Parts: sequence; structure tokens; C-alpha cells
Amino acid sequence: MVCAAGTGHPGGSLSITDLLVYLYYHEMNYDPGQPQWEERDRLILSKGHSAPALFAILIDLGVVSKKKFHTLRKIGSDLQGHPVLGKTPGVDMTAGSLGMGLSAGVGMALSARYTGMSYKTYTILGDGELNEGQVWEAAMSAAHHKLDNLIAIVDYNKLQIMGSNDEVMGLNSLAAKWSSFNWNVVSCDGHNFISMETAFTEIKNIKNKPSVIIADTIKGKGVSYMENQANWHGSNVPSQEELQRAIKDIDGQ
Ligand SMILES: Cc1ncc(C[n+]2csc(CCOP(=O)(O)OP(=O)(O)O)c2C)c(N)n1
Ligand SMILES: [Mg+2]
Repeated sequence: MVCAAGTGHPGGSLSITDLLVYLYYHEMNYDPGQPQWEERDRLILSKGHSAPALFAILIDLGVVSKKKFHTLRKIGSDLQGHPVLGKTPGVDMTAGSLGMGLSAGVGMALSARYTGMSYKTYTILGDGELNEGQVWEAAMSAAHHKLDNLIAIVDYNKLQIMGSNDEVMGLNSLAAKWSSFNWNVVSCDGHNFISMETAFTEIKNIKNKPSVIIADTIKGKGVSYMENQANWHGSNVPSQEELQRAIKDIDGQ
């Protein structure tokens, strides 16, 4: 999709693909036949630049037509470079300006409480995105309201747009930070389904606190020349030859 568009974000999309597969095909209470079902679990892709991963899954589930596959980032297309609520079926929140998704998640989780609905709200955040102050306002608010129906997932790939977190804005003790905001903190390997299942099962019994899953991931996961390379965040798009190598790498696994 990114190759056809000639622009986009392959690295961050690949780092959350396994997490999205786990969530949509195993964890979430979700019926692809009814993407507007009121009781469905919500997913907010706060790191909205990784929309190609979400769109690929929505296409695979049949929520978005397969015919749209090559229309990513085209003017007028349902598949814009970032998720747009109301434009793409299956998208629960607009995102792209980093830092805002968890606040929307707090709103959705409160709404479930006030309306007596049992859905959960999952919000996927980038680790670089945690540089945004609004994330921590939302974290304080979620803990204050004891939102045990809100789950944050940090795509902890250690890289952001122009280098590593450590170079740009160090996160230091990430788990301790969330813990000090009174969140239940669990870690997992974001490319291992058994590890993800253990983490998501562990948070199910937590009451009166929001949970965060810090998922260890690899930016560009699965494509040999993209893995752990910040230049595949969004400035590079694979050539036709690189695309063939990427498909071969992924098929080889
Ligand atoms: C408010 C805001 N500032 C800057 C950007 C530009 N931007 C897009 S992605 C990105 C880096 C994000 O890093 P991270 O959250 O770690 O994403 P990932 O590694 O998962 O791709 C930046 C700075 C943005 N989208 N929004
Ligand atoms: Mg990152």
C-alpha cells in the first residue's frame, strides 16, 4: 500500500502488525460484520501514522473493501495517511497529531461506564509519542477515574522519527513512570502471541485501575533491511526491488 502511494510509514506499521493481529483476531470483542455495533471493543490508533497496518487488517476482515487497497493516501480515498473517524469504516478515532488518543480513550471508557456498556477501549501509543505532555494528563485522569476498562498499549520499539528515544527524549524508567501515575503495568514481547496472551490475560482481573501493556517491538519488523532503522520511519519508501525483497522476507517467516 505504501509503495503504491509512494509515501507513508512502513517502519511503525510493521512494529504493531503482530499486536493488531492479536487484538483483532483473538482478544477484542469485535464482529467484522457489524463495525458500528455499540458493544464492540474500541481501538484507538493514537500513533495514527501507522494506519496502513490498521487498514490492511480492516481489509482482511472485510470491513473495508479490498478494492481500496491501492488507494492509500489518494485524494478523496477512504484510506487517508492517518485514520479518519467517519471516513473509514472500522476506525474508532481520528489520529495523526500525536498525543491525543489516550484522552479520547478516557472519554470512551467513561462513556461505557455511564451508559452501562461492557466494552473495553484499547489505545495504541508510540514510545516517541510519549514525549507529548497530553499523554500524561490523560494518564492522570484515567487513574483518577479508576478506568479499569481502559488499556493503553505502548509500541516500545525504541525509535521515533529521527533517531532513538534516547537521542531525542529519553524515557528512562518507562514502567516506573506509568506505575507512579497509578496504572497497572505489564510488559510483553509484541511479536510473540503467547507472551501477548499472558499479558492480556493478566490485566483482566485488575479492578479500579487502568492497565498499560508495554510491548517490546522492533520497528520495521519482518523486513530485514528495515528492522531497527529510523530512516524507514517515513522518509524512505521501498523501490520495486526492495518491495520484492520485503515480501520474500515476510513470506520466509
Ligand atoms: C503532534 C505531532 N508532532 C509531530 C508529529 C510528526 N511525527 C509523526 S510520527 C513521529 C514520531 C513518533 O515516534 P513513535 O511514537 O515512537 O512512532 P513509531 O516509532 O511507532 O513509528 C513524529 C514526530 C506528529 N504526527 N504529531
Ligand atoms: Mg517508536
